Amino acid sequence: MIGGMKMTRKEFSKEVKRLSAEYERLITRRNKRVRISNGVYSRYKFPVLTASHVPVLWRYDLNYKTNPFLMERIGVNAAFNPGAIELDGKILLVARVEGVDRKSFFAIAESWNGVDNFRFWDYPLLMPETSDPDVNVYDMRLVKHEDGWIYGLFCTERKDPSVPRTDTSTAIAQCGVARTHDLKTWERLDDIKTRSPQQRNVVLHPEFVNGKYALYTRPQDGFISAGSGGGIGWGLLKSMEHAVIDSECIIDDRVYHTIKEVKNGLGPAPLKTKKGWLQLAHGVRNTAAGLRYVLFMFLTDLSEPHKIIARPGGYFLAPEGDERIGDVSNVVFSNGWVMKKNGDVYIYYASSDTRIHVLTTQVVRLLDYVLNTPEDGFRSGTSVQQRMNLIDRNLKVLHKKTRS
Ligand code: M1P
Repeated sequence: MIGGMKMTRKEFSKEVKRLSAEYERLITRRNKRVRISNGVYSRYKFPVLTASHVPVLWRYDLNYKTNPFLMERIGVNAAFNPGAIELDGKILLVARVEGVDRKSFFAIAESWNGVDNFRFWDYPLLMPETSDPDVNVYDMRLVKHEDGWIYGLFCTERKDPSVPRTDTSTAIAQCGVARTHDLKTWERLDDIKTRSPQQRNVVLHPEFVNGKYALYTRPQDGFISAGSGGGIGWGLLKSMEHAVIDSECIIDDRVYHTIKEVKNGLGPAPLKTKKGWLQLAHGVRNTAAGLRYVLFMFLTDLSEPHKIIARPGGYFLAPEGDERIGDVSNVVFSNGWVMKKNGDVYIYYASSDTRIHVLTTQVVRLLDYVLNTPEDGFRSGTSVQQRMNLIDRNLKVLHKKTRS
């Protein structure tokens, strides 16, 4: 029970030591692969980053004189939706850290093995602003582009200046751009200009396409609702310094009675494989309990990355167990993954806008998944037919086995 009495200096130092030890225990805890896998990927027992992984120094005032009750002065609400990159042999996550004041900011955490022991750098990332300061920044996609820069594309949100003063929630989301070589020094560039009133989930393709930069976009009419927009878009542009997309085409639309009925958006930048560009995205549908976010995959053509050449039906990942609960429940969202030289893939995803998890898999498995999983047939009848075909094939296999 918390009493009204101040701690003595001695008690205060003891309590600081306890806090720091607890923190060290958490961030050095070994993660465990969950034994049951669906053959596509493995989940892990513990999240890799949570609000509690944010350093004690960032949250508590550790001075006895100014904080005699050792209060968590500026708490952290969540750590989610990270961009990811492999740099100098380590995996780096640019997490969206959200303070108790609801402002998100970026903070980099690194780990040698990508599944545990993530440790935040000394300070969060102070993103340079444009002449129109961001109110909120989040969901960075990190891309090592063939032009030599590492780009961070993120959502920048500002209050809509066209609404009456009394409307305190209508916002405009656009794509902010910054670039770096080391994730330490960042150069902020102009926000991307498109014809759409709102943009979120904008992703830079890692290579030039016909000598131009290529972006996956997600045009939409309203801050939350897609309106007449929505779908994953595609546009080419000459420069990232003053990025303007004159025309966007939709390469992956929303579809009635699917996992992406309400909206969809690309996740991280695609991974280049021999068979095509592996793409990870989120799909959203509405339910009586609110929006449900799941992840899905598809494959696009190597030389024309906007052309979809394989699209497995249904979701790739949906929230499970504790993942279903959080600030925005029933959500999984991913904007970061890493493919190692040996083909191992680490997929970082957040659950319910609260915490970050990892999935591990291999590129061969992901290719098998996208190339050999049947497409959505858009009707119950076609779904039943798919299952009956599978059962027939399985019965033949089993029958052969019992005969031999
Ligand atoms: O709350 C779920 C997600 O909602 C938004 O994604 P989208 O624009 O696709 O609806 C984003 O704010 C994202 O950060 C958040 O996780």
